[in-house]
Amino acid sequence: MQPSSINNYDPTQTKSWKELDLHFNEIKNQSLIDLFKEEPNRLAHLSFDEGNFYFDFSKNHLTKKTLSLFASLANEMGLSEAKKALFQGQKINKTENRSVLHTALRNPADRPIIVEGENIMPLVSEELKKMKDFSIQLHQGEHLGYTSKKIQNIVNIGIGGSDLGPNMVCEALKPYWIKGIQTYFVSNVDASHIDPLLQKLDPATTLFIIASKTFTTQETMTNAMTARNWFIEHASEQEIKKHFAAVSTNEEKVREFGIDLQNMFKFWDWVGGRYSLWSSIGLSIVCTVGYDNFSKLLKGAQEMDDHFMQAPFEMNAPTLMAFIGVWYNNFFKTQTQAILPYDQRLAYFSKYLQQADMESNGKSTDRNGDQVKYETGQIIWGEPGTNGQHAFYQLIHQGTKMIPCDFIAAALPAHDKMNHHDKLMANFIAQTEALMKGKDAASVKSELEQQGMSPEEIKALLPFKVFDGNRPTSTLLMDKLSPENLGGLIALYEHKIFVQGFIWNVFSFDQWGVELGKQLAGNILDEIKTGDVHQSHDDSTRKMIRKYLSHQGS
Ligand code: G6Q
Repeated sequence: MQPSSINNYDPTQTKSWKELDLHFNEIKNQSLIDLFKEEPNRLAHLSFDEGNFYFDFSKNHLTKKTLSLFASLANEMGLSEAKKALFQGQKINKTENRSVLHTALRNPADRPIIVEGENIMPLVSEELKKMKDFSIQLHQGEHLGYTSKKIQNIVNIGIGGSDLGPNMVCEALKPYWIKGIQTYFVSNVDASHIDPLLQKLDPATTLFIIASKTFTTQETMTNAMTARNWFIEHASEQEIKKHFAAVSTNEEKVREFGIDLQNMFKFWDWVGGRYSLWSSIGLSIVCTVGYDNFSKLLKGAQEMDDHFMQAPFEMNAPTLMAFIGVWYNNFFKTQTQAILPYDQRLAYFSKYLQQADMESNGKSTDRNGDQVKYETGQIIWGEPGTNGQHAFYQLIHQGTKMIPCDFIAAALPAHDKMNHHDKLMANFIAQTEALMKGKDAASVKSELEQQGMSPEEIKALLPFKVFDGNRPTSTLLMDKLSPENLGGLIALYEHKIFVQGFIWNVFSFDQWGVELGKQLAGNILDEIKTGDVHQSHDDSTRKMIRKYLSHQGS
C-alpha cells in the first residue's frame, strides 16, 4: 500500500494549483524578453550545471515563483514519498499489482532493494554477468556459428519496449560499436521489414535475439518464426542454439520455441517494457558496444537517479522539466512537446520518448478510478536538427500554436570535422534565440530597405516577415554523447515522465491500450483466414475485411 502522505488528489483542486492559476493570470501576457528585463538574475535562477549537463530553462514562460508554486504542489501531493515508493519497490503499478523497479537495474550491487522479502540485487547482478559473459564469448570468437565462423550480425527481433530503447541506444552509440559487429532491429510484422534484411544476411554469421517479455507478442513471434524458418533452410535445427538467444520472463514459451535455456536471459515483471533497456532487453546493446560501455550507460542513469532523489525540487532537472511540461500543458493549454536533438546519433530519441511518455501518461482515468477533468499526457514528437529546421520549424516559428521545445546537444562531437560541428551548434544556439526574440517590424523594414525595395513593396511584404517570437524552449547541453551521458539523458526523461504522471494523478506504468491492441487483431485474423466475416462488425469494418479478401489471389 502507498504511505498515507502520497495523495491521490485531483491536482486542480489543490491549494497550490489555485495559486498557480492566479500566478498564470499575472504572467501569461508577459513576453520572454520582458521576463529577462524584469529579473536581472533570471539566468542564474533558471540554469545550472549538473554532472556533465548544463540546463537552461530561462527561455520559458515562467519565473522563480512559478517553480516554487509547483514545488508546493509537489509537496501537497506527496512527491517525495512517491519517489521513495518508486525506488523502494512498492507496488505503485496498482492495476497490474507490480513494483516498478527499472532503477534497480542500475542500482549499485551493494545497495539492497527488497521486493517481497527478497533482495533482488543478486538477481540483477547475476543476469548482468550472464550478459557480459555471453558478449565476451561472442566478441572473442568463443561462441561461433554453425560453420565455426565468428558472429558478425546481430538481429534484435522485438517490438515496442523490446525494440525502441535498444534501437535508440545502439544508434546513439554508433562510435562505440565493436569492430566487426553489425546490429539490426526488426519490429514490424510487415514482412517488408524482415525480408530485405534476411536477403542480405549470412545465416552462418548471424545471431538472432528474440526480445519479448511475454514471448507471445504476435509481431515478434511471427518475425521470430520467419527468422527460424529461414535459418533452418540453411542449417539444421540442432544449430539453432548457436544462432538464437531469447530475452524474456516466460521460460516455458522460450523452451517451446526451441531456444536453448543457456541462451535465455531473464528479467522480471517489475521491469516495464518501455523501461526495460537497462535489463537483459539491453542484450543487443551489450553485444553491439560491449559490456563496459553498457555498464557506463547504467552508471550514468544511476547518477541521474541519485540527482533525482537528492536534489531539492528547485535544482532537480527531471522535476523541473516535469513542472514546466505541466505548466504548458495545463495552463497554457499547449498540446505537444517537441524534442529536438542537434545530434544525428539521437535520430531515434524522440521516437523512443514518444513511447516512454505517451504510453505512460496517455491516461484519462485517475488513480482513484475516476475520469480526469483536466489534460494529461502531451503529444511528443521531433526530429534531429538541423533537418527539422528545413521542414516543420516554420510552424514552430510562425504558426498559431505554442510548441514548447527541448533543444539537446553535445558540445564535443565524436568526429573531428569541426567545420560541421560548429555549424550544427551555431544553428542549435541560434534557433532558441530566434524563437524567443523573433524579428520585429523595424528590423524587417530596415533589412528590406537595404535590399533596395520600395516603400510599397515593403508595406506588402512586411507582415509576412515579422516573427512575434516569444516561443518557449529549454536547452540541455552535455559535454559529449558518451554512454554515461546517454544513460543520464534517458533517466532524466524517465523521471520527468514519472513526476508528470504523479502530478496528473494517473498510473504511469500500465498500458491497457497496448493490451487491447494485442487482443483485437486476433479475431479479425481468424475471419481473414476462414473467410467467415462476422455480422457483428459495423458496416464499415465488415466491408474493409471483404475488400481485403477480394484482393487475395488477384
Ligand atoms: C511497453 C509496452 C509494449 C511492449 C511491447 C512488446 O511498456 O508494454 O510496448 O513492450 O508490446 O511486448 P513484449 O516484450 O511482451 O513482446
